[in-house]
Amino acid sequence: MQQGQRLVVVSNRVPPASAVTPQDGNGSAPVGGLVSAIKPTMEKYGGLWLGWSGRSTQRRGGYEPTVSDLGPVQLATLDFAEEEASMYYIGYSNRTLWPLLHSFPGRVVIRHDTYRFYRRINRRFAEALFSVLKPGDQVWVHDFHLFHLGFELRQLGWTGSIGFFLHVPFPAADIFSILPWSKDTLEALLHYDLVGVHTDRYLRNLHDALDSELGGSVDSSGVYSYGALSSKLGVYSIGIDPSVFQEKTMLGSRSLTEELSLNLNPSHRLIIGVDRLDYTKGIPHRLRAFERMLEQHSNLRGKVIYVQISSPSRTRVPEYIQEKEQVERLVGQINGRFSEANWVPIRYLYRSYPQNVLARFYHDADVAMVTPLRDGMNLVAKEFVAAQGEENPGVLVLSQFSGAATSLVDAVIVNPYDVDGMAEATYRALRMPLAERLARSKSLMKDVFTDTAASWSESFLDDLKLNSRRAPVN
Ligand code: GDG
Repeated sequence: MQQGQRLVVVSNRVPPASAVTPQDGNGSAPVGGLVSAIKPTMEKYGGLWLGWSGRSTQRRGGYEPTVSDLGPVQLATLDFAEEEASMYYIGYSNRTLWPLLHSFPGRVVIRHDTYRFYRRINRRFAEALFSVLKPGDQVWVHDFHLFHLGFELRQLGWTGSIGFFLHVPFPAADIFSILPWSKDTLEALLHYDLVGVHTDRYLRNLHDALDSELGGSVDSSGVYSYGALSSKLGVYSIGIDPSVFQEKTMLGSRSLTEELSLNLNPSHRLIIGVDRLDYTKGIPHRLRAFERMLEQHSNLRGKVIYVQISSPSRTRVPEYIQEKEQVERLVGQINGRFSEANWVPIRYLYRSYPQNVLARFYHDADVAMVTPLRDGMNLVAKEFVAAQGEENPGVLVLSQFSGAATSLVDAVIVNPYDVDGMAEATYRALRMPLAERLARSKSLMKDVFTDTAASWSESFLDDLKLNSRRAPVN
């Protein structure tokens, strides 16, 4: 960032004011990777953060955002009418784009009315943003809810820099082309000066989609041109602030065994899973793998406990209601099948915890199963690694379909669709000798300290500065 330049971040949601001030960082922010990643950026640079308040009102809101001044950070929020929230957020964002971008074509709901609302809300965001922008501001837009915001902002006359980062995967071109508005969406992206994704593969997929749908060209510095539009496309691997998850920060928080009132002896093993309750996270496959492991290795019965923390997410979206029911049914079946008087194999917690408590839970677990069917990056994997001590580190079992697997190569990498394979890999993880655990943990820790939240935002914002004003002035 240049001296005196203000950072203006836009994302679908902003956390409540109480969760943004650094001294209250463990407050009740909406749980999810985007907020986890942007919060440290805002704390570092200060600036303005605009997003939906999460409230829906009876009537359509005005275009003026409500701004609260929190010292270095200003929070600007918009309210939406009930119908707008339902069509733009539940409808197009969560039932069309989310499954499409995660390569679940069978779940994609195509409706023209929800797309119209999505476009309208992107326009509303642009108008609200335009009303608070000052010359020289650096605008950074986050995620798929706002693909068209850059285009709309250009329509309003903004010629300053605008960057866009996609937190979820960009799928293979043939999947993306299922979207009837795929061409419009790709064109909209080219109004940003810089478009960032997490991995080389997502970048290749984006290039393929642009090639097949628009047919522009890319130069040696990664700038894609199509007619009068051009945009730099790049890879920026997101990370965490590892110091937040290190041992010293856990002092004082209750251990996992205390929290669950478990009476364990040294031969007991704990497996942990922490996810938003989302069908992309592969929780049912993971539960089946755990069940298979208990079937195959009866020596584990009575000795291993799998703790699944599922934070409530998108609770009004029908697919999420079904997923919750499926997970709860499976937990009940497996516990019903294997429990003994003094041992329940799965502890299922449908709730969220403050970050320092989660850090302690990661630290206390012997194995983390981070096994999404598809995930842009997955920060839980990195948080687990950072929380391991130097003496007796736990083992990360990680899906090959997470962006995190491209850098965390020393995790135990699994295919989450292969339940038998995942069961065996988890068994191996539980029995892994200390020397191997130490070697893997050391290498993983290095990765987590290399790609951090700070390095991610710094490299993105530096590139944005270098690539500004490519988009034409409308
Ligand atoms: C999206 C992309 C990408 C979870 N439970 C609690 C809690 N969490 C926090 C974790 C972590 C975050 O939520 C989840 O981040 P992930 O990256 O694992 O997943 P998504 O929410 O799907 O994030 C993802 C990310 O954006 C960033 O670009 O990696 O691929 O899907 O930080 O700690 N936090 C608290 N209590 C909980 O109970 N406080």
